[in-house]
Amino acid sequence: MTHLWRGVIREYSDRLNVTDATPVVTLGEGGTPLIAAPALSRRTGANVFIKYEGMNPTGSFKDRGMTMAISKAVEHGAQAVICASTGNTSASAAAYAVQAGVTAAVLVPEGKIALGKLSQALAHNASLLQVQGNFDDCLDIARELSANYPVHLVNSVNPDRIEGQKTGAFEVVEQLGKAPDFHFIPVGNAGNYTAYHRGYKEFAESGISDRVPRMFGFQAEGSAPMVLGYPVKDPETIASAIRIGNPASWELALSARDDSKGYFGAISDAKILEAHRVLSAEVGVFAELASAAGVAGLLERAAAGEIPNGATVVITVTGHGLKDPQWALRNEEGGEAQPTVVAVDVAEVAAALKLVPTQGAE
Ligand code: AN7
Repeated sequence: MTHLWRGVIREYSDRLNVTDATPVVTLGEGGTPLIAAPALSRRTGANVFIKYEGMNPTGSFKDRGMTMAISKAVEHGAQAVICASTGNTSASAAAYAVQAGVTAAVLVPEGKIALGKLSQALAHNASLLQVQGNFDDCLDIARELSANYPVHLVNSVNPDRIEGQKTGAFEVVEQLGKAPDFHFIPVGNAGNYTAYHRGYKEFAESGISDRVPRMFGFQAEGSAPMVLGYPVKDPETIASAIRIGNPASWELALSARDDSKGYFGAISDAKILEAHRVLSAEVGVFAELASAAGVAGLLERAAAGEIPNGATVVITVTGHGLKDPQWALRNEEGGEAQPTVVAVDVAEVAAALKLVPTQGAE
């Protein structure tokens, strides 16, 4: 072992707005695997890798930004933080607040966040309120509270969040030994899209890599303001993490797209489910639904002939499948997958597995 991972602030302190006076609040985030995806390479003709952000301490990429946001909040003397969330931000904020010894309040859309994420926020003792509205309503309230009450906002409108998240791009370049030609990523508030572009840009400007990848971001069809060009009042999608109608980082993301010759696309819920199955059953990566949007985007763009043969492609898979495991229990027809029940009997188990005895066995 030549190097023990110390979390993204300590690993990249020279590229983040921290000093010796910054209290580093970390759960050891970052250092996530970059996984070759031969099944996706075969399907697309590109050379495809997955940046598996489900491997972060709370199971999503949010931890990269949260270590920065909570550390800076504590540096500024905050004793309470607040966020609006479709789930993952709340889980991450709650966990890092515990580590920092500050309180966390989280606002989530009623009935619209995955059970795993709700469980995390509650387990970490957050004051969680279900708001009778959508994510965009929650963010409006969180912003107003932070302006008028002693609570520090840790949504991605807080610039420390995007700064922390740009470390995902640094790691990709170090793991690949170069910047990819394309980077595919799901888009909700467009914070992560913006952050990866910034990370790639900084490494290119420092001469560490020779290019900024084309940034391809994907929203769910029923929640696709970046594609439509205007906010969506009542966003809908089964991918609850990206059920967002008015992205907080809209303008920054448009600049990132223009700078990188990028693209925003919309993916139907059916295609998101299909990509989720491909990821699980062909790549071996278990993701939450929203995280499959980038994979669905690659399959769609490749089918449209937009991805040159042999291009290097990285897809950020943003959150772990265990956040929201119910989707794996649905079979291709939409029914419930029911594992077969067997008796404690070798012959019956063998028959159920369609095994035939090896030569010489009795
Ligand atoms: C798994 O937790 O907005 O475009 O409040 O949880 O940077 O917003 C989550 C977003 C993609 C979109 N994948 O990222 C929240 C929240 C997963 C996510 C996104 C989210 P952004």
